[in-house]
Amino acid sequence: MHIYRLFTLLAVANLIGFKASAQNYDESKVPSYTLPNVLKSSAGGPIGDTNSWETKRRPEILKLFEDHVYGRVPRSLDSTKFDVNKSGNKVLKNKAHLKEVTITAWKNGRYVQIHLTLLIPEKRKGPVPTFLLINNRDSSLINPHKDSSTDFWPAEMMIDSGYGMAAFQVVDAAPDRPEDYQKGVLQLYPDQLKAGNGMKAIGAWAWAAMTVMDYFESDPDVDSKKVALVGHSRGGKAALWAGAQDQRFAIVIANCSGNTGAAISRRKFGETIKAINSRFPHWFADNYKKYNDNETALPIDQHMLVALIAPRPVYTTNATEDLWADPTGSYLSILEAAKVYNLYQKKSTLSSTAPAVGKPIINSIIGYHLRQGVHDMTRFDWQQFAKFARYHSNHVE
Ligand code: GTR
Repeated sequence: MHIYRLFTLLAVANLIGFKASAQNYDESKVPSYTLPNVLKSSAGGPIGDTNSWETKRRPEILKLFEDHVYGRVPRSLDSTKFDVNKSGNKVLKNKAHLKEVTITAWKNGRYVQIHLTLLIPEKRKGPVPTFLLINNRDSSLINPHKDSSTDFWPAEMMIDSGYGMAAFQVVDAAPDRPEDYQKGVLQLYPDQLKAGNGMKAIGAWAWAAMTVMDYFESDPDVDSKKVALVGHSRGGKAALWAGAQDQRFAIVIANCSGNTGAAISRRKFGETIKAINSRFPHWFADNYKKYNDNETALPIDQHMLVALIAPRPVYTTNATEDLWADPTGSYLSILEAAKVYNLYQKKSTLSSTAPAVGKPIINSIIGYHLRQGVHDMTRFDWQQFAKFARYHSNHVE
C-alpha cells in the first residue's frame, strides 16, 4: 500500500474509531486530583449563603462553562411564532390528545423551525406537569401514533401517570454531524462560529429546549412551572446545560450523561475530554479542545454544572455496563453538587457511596439510580423519573 494511503487510513481510524480500549477502566489508575471548589469565588472568597451564591459564584461558574466548555448560547430573537396543529387528534388509545407544534424563530432574516410533539392526557384537571425529551435518537421513538409506545419514550405509561409528554428531534436545532451541525440554530447566530467560546451542537440543542419552554409558557394545557427536562447521553449533556442556564425548568433529568455531562472529567475514567472532542468536534466550544489531556487546567469540573441547577431538583442515572459514562464519577459529582443545595437547606439523602443497583434515591432534592444493564434509557428509568417528579410536586411546594 502506498505509504500516504496507509497514514490516511490510520488517521481516519484514529478519528472515528477512537479506541475505547485506550481508555482507563481501572479505578486504581484514576489520577489523584483536586476538584475546583464550588463554594469559593475565583477571587478566593468563601461562598457561604444563597445570596453570594446567586450574585457572585453562580454567574461566575456559568460564564466559565460558556467560555471553556459549551460556548455561549445567545437567546435574542427578532420574533417567534408558534403554529399548533391540534386537529382534535386522539392518540394512545384515546388517552391523550396530540398537538404538533411548529416553533419558528427568526433572527436577521433567517429562521429555524423546531417541531415539537406534545401529548396531553385526556384525563386531567387543569394544566399538566410535562416531561420534555431532547431526542438524539431516531424520530420513530417519539412517534405519537404508536399505541405501544417505546421504552425510550414510554408516552402511554407516563400519560397514565397523569403527565404530559413532549419531545423534539435534535436535528431541528443542529444536525449531529461535524460537517453540517451549523445548519440549524447557528444560522441565526453566525458569529458564534468564529468565536472560541461560540456554541456548537450541544449548545444549539440546549437553545431549542429553552425555546420550547417559551412555547410552553403560552400553552394553557401545560403547567410551565412543572416542566421536567430529560435527556439521554448526549441529550443528557444538553439537558444539564439547558437546565443550568434556564431556571424555568423545574426539574432536570440526565440519563447516562457521562463525560461532559454529570461525570467528573478529572477522573479520566472511561470517556475523556480528548476522546469526546476527537469523535465529536462539533459538540462543544473550540476552547474546550485546550483541555484534551489537560483536565487539571480546567477552572471547573462537572459537579459545578449540576450545582448550577440548585435549588431545583435534579436526577441523574447510570447503568452498570456503561463504564464509558463513568458511573462512579457521576455519583461523586452529585455528592459535591449537594454542597450548593445545602446552602438552600435543601438536603439530599445521598449517602457517601452510590446506592445498590436498582435501588433508586427518589425522596431527595438530588435523585439518582444505577440501573442494571447497558447504555440506554428504559421504562425502568422513566418509572423513577415519574416517582421523582411526584415526590417533588408533593413535597417541594
Ligand atoms: C457516545 C459518546 C458519549 C455519549 C453517547 C450517546 O459515543 O461517547 O459521550 O454521548 O455517544 O449519546 O449515546
